[in-house]
Amino acid sequence: MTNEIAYIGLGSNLATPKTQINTAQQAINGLEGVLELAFSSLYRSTPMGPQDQPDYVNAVMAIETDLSAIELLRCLQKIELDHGRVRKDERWGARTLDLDILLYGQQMIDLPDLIVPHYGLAERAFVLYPLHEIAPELKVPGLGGMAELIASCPLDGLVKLPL
Ligand code: ROI
Repeated sequence: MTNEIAYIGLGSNLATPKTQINTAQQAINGLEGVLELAFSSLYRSTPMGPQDQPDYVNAVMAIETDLSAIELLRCLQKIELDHGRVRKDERWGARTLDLDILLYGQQMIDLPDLIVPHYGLAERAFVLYPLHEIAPELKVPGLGGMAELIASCPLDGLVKLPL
């Protein structure tokens, strides 16, 4: 059994986003073969993509898991569906719940369904800042250390929400 530490990005901008993030955290915690290691603060972020949609709530979770990356992806997709996620044609539209595998150990994965590290990681403040909060020493394969990544990513309106 090989255990990996994986990082999951959580985002929601519909149907009481904070509740979506909290119940998603519980659902991920409830997966067999998954142990929560850390959970960031919740952050409010302005939408990336079309601007005619509500602000997002974003967070990052660290887990230890013996699921393969693809098994983990399938479990996360099921949780998205359980939260009423409806895939629409519009690219980058509003969503009740988005769960992305940001990192899976130090592995670089390039499959039709899954690219890890997540392609948007370096440009997305709503991913980088919560990730930095829980894993300041992390090295991202192909991209470097968190301090350098943060230094070249403006906050972009990101606000840490009070507890
Ligand atoms: N914008 C923000 N701020 N947060 C997200 O989680 C997010 N997720 C997305 C798109 C539509 C790209 N924009 C986002 O998938």
